[in-house]
Amino acid sequence: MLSATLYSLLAVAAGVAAQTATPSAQDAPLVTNNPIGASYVAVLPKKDGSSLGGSIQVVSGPGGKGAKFAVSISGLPAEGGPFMYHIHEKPVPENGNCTATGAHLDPYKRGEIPLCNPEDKKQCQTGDLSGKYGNITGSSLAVQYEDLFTSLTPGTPAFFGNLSFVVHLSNKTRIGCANFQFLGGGISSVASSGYAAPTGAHHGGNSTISSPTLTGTGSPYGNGGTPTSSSTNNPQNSDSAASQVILGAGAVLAGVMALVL
Ligand SMILES: [Cu+2]
Repeated sequence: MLSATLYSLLAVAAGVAAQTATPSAQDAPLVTNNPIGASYVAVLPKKDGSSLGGSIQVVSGPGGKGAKFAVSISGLPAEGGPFMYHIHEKPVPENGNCTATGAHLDPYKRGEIPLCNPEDKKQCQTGDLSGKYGNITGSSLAVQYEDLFTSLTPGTPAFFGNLSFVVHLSNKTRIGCANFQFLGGGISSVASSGYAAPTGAHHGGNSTISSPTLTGTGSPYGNGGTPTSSSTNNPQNSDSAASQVILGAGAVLAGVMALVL
């Protein structure tokens, strides 16, 4: 009796010891309960002297399994690639300093080494999007994919809706960063009066999108799976720049609508 009790105590102790002896390299669990319709977007701010622009839009995956990403990045420099982009563990502060975003979102502590193997994504850092889905080899990228390991439920380890993404040169220099913003989701609501919903079958209907931050003229486009990027090679006066910002916001919303609908 006594020995059996001791044995079980030892077994428990051994189990605890085994867990703490290997604190790293925990596989990322599948995320299966993301709130239906939850959507987020992060838009790279335009900076003087840089043509870099783009956004990452995210909505809950089918049935809440994982998340659907629509990544659109353009205006990358002619040299310094292939470029990487990741979800980072901290938001961008108000001064826009990308360094302040810290390291990659890595709630399961697998670290950067060995490099992410895209054939085995659960062993990659959760935030290592380009590791899992490919670096950017040209001057732009427009791609969609479903990631099964990112969470849209606040408070969970793999949640990133209050975090940021960062674009890097191949030498890891940070050339752009943006915070994710909550667009809406989970709760059916009439489209807010802040922007016009795309005309069509869903006009005035039960869109799950509301936009607390991206107000404006709404999208002139019928749909927008890939947001148009504004041309940045030509000098712009402030009026055209402003209108392009508005158009960009509309395109982002249209893209999100396309993802959700
Ligand atoms: Cu990064």
